[in-house]
Amino acid sequence: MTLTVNEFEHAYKEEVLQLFAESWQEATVDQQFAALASLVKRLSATDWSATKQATVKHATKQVYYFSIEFLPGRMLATNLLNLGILPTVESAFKDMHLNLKRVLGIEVDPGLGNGGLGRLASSFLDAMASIGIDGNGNGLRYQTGLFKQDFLNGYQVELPDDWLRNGYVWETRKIERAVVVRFGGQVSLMPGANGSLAAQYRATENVLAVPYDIPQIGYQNGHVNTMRLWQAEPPTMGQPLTAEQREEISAITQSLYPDDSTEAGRRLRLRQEYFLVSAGLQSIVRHYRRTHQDFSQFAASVAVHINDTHPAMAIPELMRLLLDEGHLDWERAWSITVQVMSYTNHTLLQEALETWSIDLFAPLLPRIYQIIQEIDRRFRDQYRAQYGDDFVNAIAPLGNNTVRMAYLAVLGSHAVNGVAALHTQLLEESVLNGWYQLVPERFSNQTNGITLRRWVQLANRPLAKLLDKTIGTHWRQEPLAIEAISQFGDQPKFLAKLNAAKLKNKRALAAYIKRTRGISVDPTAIFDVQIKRLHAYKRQLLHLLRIIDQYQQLKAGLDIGPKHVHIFAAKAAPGYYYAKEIIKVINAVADLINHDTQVNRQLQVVFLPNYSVSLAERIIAGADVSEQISLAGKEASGTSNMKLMATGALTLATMDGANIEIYHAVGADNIMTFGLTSDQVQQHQRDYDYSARDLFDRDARVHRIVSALIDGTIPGIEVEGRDIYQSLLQYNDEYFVLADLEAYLHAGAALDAIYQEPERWAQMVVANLAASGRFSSDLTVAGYARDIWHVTPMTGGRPHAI
Ligand code: NBG
Repeated sequence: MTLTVNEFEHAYKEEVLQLFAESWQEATVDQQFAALASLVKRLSATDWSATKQATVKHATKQVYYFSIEFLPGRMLATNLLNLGILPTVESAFKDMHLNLKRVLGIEVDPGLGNGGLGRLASSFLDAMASIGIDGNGNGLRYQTGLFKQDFLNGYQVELPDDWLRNGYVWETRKIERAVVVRFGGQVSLMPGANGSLAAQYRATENVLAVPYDIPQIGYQNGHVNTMRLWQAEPPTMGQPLTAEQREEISAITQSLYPDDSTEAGRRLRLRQEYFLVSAGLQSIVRHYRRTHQDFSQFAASVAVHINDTHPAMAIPELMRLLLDEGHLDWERAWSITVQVMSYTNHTLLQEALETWSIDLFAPLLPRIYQIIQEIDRRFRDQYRAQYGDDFVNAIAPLGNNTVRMAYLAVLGSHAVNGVAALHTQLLEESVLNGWYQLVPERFSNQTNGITLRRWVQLANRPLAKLLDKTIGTHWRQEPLAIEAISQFGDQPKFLAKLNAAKLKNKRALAAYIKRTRGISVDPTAIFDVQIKRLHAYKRQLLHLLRIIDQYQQLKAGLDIGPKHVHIFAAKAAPGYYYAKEIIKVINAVADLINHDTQVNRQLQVVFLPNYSVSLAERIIAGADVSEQISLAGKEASGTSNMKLMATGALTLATMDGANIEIYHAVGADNIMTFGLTSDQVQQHQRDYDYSARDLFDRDARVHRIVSALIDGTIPGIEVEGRDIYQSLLQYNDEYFVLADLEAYLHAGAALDAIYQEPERWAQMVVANLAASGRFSSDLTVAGYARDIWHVTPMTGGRPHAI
């Protein structure tokens, strides 16, 4: 979009006036934000409407990305960038003596997700728009997000994340597109009806699903897609409801991941999941029906992606719509459903593979349950003769009185994928092995990606500018073009500039740490960063043990190499007691070290609360070391690993998830890896030959480090220190922390030694930057488009040649 600085200024001032009846000079920062965002929405409206009309006119295939989580982060800067007016707005704000950075910084992060899964979903929406696919998000409009994290005496406290309090500027309520989602009640099969198995369903509860649409602006290509979020509301017609019934309805979109430790909590989650898929699919079918008489073109017109198992009920729900409302027979309906659906698995962890008890499921969703039973029965009939009862029972969707959502998702989809090469391989060999034997052609790998525009162009301006000056701006359009930077790996002048750009980012991060935590850190120290959800398998504990080791070395008068600042950010699930204990211990160690004048000039520890997309934007640009130290085989992919390597940090990693692909992309010399491989871990698990206690008894250093958890070295952690100590020694260290400790200490020290040679360090960074283009989610999504959704990215006017 072309817009002069003057035109923009005029439009902006007018917007402030219209919205607030204030002159632009009087507007508060909040008003400046609201006016600018509203103007951006206005500027994108024509393209948004045109994109929607074009999809109807050309009947292009629509992709719908169903996800229980999204993490869009702040949208204003991204939208300005994608519209192509960021430089214009920057100049105008300068002209008007207004502070754009401050304005951008007050936007709230939508509380619609909790981790990598949600961020990936949002990065895919950005990519779909940017490569010109008609790809829409389908999610829930939670009133409150996961929680706001703070620390009290080192403990995590969870405050409500009331992100919608002041409204959300990007959304538009679309009451005219509302649908009704039904729960409870009874089903009667319609007899005869040409074997269609259609049913009449009388529900006991009707819930109004009201969509809120948010534009997803493509990168400088005029393509604007829609993220549609559903809100549950009492219906406007029918019997009056009691206050309690109304509350039950609003609860459906009240909060993300309600506590599922109680029956009531589990029931609520199930209601959420069905609400998400039913509202989404009803609206898809209605949209399709506007231009089609029958369902013969449905599979050619629609792709529905099931992001993890939460939306797996999309399969029986589409069957219901095709059977009961479309009056198709079963075979036809099933064939369409399988062609439409595809499923991504995001974890091998047992606790995250959803199952629903039939006692809960059947009364709440009687028709869906009936359809799942029929899917199950037909599956058994089809394979029993060939494979025998045991095999079929083992992999059927209904097992042990539960519905197994991952199995349902594989059975009802034409494509199933994991999110990194190792993860897909492990899926095929273990969790979904039965299915892999049965339908190997459905499986593929699609390694995750990231929105490089957000992490490099927006969150790392000093680096972006340096890249522009060195290789031109082509990399901004074409992610792989960044490879050109590798030619500069031997130019000392450039390497010095690269280090200077990093230092600038570290200064900004240090200032943020000072402002928010009151801790002064030295920007010339090595900034060693671990940012991700807190989970035992991600092994923040391993990192902590290294810090304890460094502390002990310093106390003993030894040298630990360069000055070190360890930076953590991580939320622990509210019910995950062990993860919260780790947080407490990290904070206690931080307290001890930061206040000990004997060590704190060499070593500091900072735990930044409330990890979020916007906090990640601050931390990542300022990182030197990227800690990716999960137990091999446990991290499906990881995406912070990609963000950090793409913005100039070096990776200290186990061979897990996408770390392996980073390793191959940058070459063994430009990454520091250590520890057990996934095969070795499995071998130990099979042979039962790992003894953490032996290691502890045998190795004096390990003994010394681990003992610090219980010997009073760290004040204030009597309970937590003991629990963690016991998890290692009494419960034999389920995540092989001690098994990898020695190797980790060595690898960390080796990386520290390189840090003492700034030029060599910068050379390694260059190799990482040069290889980062392949982790663009534009490319990942192009892979999904080609292999799974069978849609063609638009080429005309599109920035990326894919
Ligand atoms: C997470 C994995 C990460 C992966 C993201 C995105 C879930 C269930 N899984 O390794 O743990 O990067 O998904 O694929 O959140």
